[in-house]
Amino acid sequence: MQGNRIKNFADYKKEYQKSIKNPELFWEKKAENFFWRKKWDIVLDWDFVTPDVKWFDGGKLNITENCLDRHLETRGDQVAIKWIANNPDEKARDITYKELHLNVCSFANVLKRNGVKKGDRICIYMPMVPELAIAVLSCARIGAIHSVVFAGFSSKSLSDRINDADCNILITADGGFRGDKVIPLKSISDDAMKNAPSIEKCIVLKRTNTSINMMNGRDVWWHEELENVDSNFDAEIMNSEDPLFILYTSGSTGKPKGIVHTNAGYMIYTEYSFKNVFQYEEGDIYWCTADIGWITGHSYIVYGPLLSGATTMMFEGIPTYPDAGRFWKIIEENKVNIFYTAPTAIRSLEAKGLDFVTPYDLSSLKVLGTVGEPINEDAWHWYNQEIGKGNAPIVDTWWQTETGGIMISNLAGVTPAKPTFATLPLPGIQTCLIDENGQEILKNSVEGKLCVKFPWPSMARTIYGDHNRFRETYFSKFKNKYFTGDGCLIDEDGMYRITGRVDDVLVVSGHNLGTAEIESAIDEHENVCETAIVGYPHTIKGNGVYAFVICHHQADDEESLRKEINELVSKIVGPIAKADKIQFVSGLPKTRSGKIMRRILRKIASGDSENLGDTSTLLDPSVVKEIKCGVQ
Ligand code: 7RM
Repeated sequence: MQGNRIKNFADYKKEYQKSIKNPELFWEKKAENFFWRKKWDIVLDWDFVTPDVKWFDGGKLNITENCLDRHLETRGDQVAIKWIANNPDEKARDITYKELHLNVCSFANVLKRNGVKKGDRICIYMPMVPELAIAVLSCARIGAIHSVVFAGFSSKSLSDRINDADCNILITADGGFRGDKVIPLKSISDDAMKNAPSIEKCIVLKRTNTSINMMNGRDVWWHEELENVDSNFDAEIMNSEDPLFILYTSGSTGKPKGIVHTNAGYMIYTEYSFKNVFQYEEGDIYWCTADIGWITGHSYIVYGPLLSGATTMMFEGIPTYPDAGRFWKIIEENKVNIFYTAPTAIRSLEAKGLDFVTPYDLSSLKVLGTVGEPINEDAWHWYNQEIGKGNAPIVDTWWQTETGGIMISNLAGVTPAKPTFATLPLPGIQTCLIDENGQEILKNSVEGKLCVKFPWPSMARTIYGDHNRFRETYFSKFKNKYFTGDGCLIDEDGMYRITGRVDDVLVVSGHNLGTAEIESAIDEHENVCETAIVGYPHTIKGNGVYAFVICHHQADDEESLRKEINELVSKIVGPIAKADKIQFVSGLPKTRSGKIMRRILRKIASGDSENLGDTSTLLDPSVVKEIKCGVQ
């Protein structure tokens, strides 16, 4: 529909060159395939110092007219959202484009009835049910700014986020199903609202039938409100650069950052990247297992697929319920063609053994994807062989909440893949590596800090309410460049391999040590599976190096293994980087998207394990208990 996909490596190279030579012309061509109420005055206006970036300024549009209305004639009866319940016995729900359009218009009227106006901030704290997508799109339709908070966060995280954005409406549910648990979302919301006075109305979806309190005048039921509205809603006409949403991302320290994305650029880039990376073809069934509470869900469950007229699946549950075969069962039953998940899910399902995989027919799979963290070689091969049967190219997609869309990735089956490499930047994405002296590195086979030197349409525009922090965090480290915070290696063929966060730096005896560098040195040991390094206060060195190490099999002699590990570190990084303490653990504290929560490890390592802060997003809290007990 919107222009042609890139179909081979030569195409990619041509398209990339075009995008660099004249980025404005390149993106303008893409923009022409969307529905605009008024065309833009100027394609791009930018300054990376302030920083200030505007794409398609002066243009007027509504992103939901592009996600929904323009598909009604051509694919009104096609399934837009295919929803799978947590409980395998509960019926799946298919929602066509026509139905989704009607639901979104109706709920936009509910929002209006409850006082919502263009520009208001609306907090959404919901389980993975279709109404979550409907709530998101209804905000976009009325021109309100959605701020989705992942339904695994605590009441304190929720109230902090509501207060930061000064939201006047909270949309939640009585509860949410997750595996064999019921999460009491309304009662958590009640606690949050005690400390969030800006909330005037709370709209509650009935999902679990959990008994809850409804506060008169403030709380209303979603289904009752719907009875009072009709299903016509003229989309609010937005400027290209009006904010579309805020999404909080926790930095390594300090309070969460409310990353702000705007309408037009985000729309154009999520559609473009979705189609090209996954090589989406008309009729494909596409499934991304992320939660809509993360950027992956925003861009590649909701907006990218719907803009492309795809059928996007939404799964309420978890990979291991009722057993570790759930993903593969869902793929078989729904004949999924494109499957996108996180390396952490792949590793944990690999560990459960093939008995959970072999019963299922996975032959519908054409494309596999990963996102969220580096994928290790072993997991890559398992995914490739056992899930894709060697027939489904894997796209390793590197990007961030701040980038809005996929930045570095192979294009499925079209550009070369290389295990553990995100490979090459997408057209329009001008990445570069920076050395210790802040200079751009102009040759291959080197490692450096990953930056972007030219704007792309879906980049974040600011941190809500704190533009200074936006500038400081991303645009002040290197002049005229967006700094990603990640380290990266470019090999002899120009392929990119993300090595990890570089802001996790330790100063030991006055030397800067990158934790990623030490970790990968330790990982070279044949008995080491995964490592996390943190610093802890050390009277002589300022910081000591504390290593948490997962082994493949228990060491017969832990002391000699510690010695071997430190010999490796000395050899690869240097004696200064040797770990002062090495603790063997069976797991690391991770978020559901697979990111190591170093904050927690730092606390434990420095002997402050009573006060770990918010641990509500931890995938497996028992890991923390074990680590606390074994502290060195
Ligand atoms: C989409 C998302 C961003 C951080 C990023 C990296 C890490 C993400 C990959 C990856 C290696 C990948 N947004 N990361 N994808 N590292 N290979 N394919 O995850 O804002 O939550 O996180 O995640 O460190 O900076 S995020």
